Amino acid sequence: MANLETLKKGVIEGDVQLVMEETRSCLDSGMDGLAIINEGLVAGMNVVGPRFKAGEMFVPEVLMSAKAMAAGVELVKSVLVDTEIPTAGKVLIGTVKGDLHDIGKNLVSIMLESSGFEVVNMGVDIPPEQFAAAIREHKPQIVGLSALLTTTMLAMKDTIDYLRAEGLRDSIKVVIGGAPVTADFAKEIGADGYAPDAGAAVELAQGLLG
Ligand code: B12
Repeated sequence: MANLETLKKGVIEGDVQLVMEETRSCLDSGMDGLAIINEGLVAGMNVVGPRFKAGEMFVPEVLMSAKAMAAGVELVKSVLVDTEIPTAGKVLIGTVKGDLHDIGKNLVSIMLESSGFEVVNMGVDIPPEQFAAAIREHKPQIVGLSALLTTTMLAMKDTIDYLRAEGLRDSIKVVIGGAPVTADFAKEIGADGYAPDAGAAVELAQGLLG
């Protein structure tokens, strides 16, 4: 018997196999695809986020949960060919030039995706010119910059300055994050916001577009 609670549990436990089986049986029983995503898969991730924030779950477990959720979403998407999945907004995110850390940025991407945002994840070591080109191509509402090194924090300022010089700054909201970053630093370099973790990043993005 297909069950959204089992699906949710599978995501919380990071059980890819269980999530795939349960998603399939939910689909086979004729359940609505968006309900499977929102009330099963995303509902599970909504438990994982706060547990991670509270220190009750750790990065490898969160990544397994995210992987399980993504596997389920892929299955649902494959049958939702004609249904528009509503999007909360488009976010372009990348780790700035010189910085190779991406675990936190990827968690932010996953949490945004599971909250209905369309996310273009550019990867690591992204120079300002590449951010500018991607903004022109993808036309996001929000651009997220990540940095984990005190040295590469400065590349966040360079990126914002470059976007301003290119006339792109006013068409987007810039949010920043990463362990050494603070709200004061965000203000100092002219960003629109800062979030200390992935859950807060979702709230920030929702607030900026709301
Ligand atoms: C894993 C790691 C690495 C891995 C990275 C692997 C990968 N794929 O990311 C590797 C081994 C490659 C690495 C390399 C280096 N690292 Co390193 N690394 C770490 C470590 C241990 C964990 C980082 C992490 O993933 N944390 C877990 C995630 C979930 O947390 P997070 O990144 O902070 O992200 C959260 C928030 O910050 C926020 N967030 C993050 N990004 C964004 C973006 C936006 C838009 C928003 C809103 C929010 C947001 O949300 C996230 C989720 O909750 C940290 C130590 C630490 N405790 O931070 C050192 C650390 C960051 N590294 C450090 C250093 C020095 C280096 C190296 C220079 C080491 C060397 N000598 O080679 C190189 C630099 C390479 C480079 N050019 O980038 C130092 C930085 C010191 C400093 N103040 O500058 C640290 C602090 C370790 C230390 N105590 O010395 N590192």
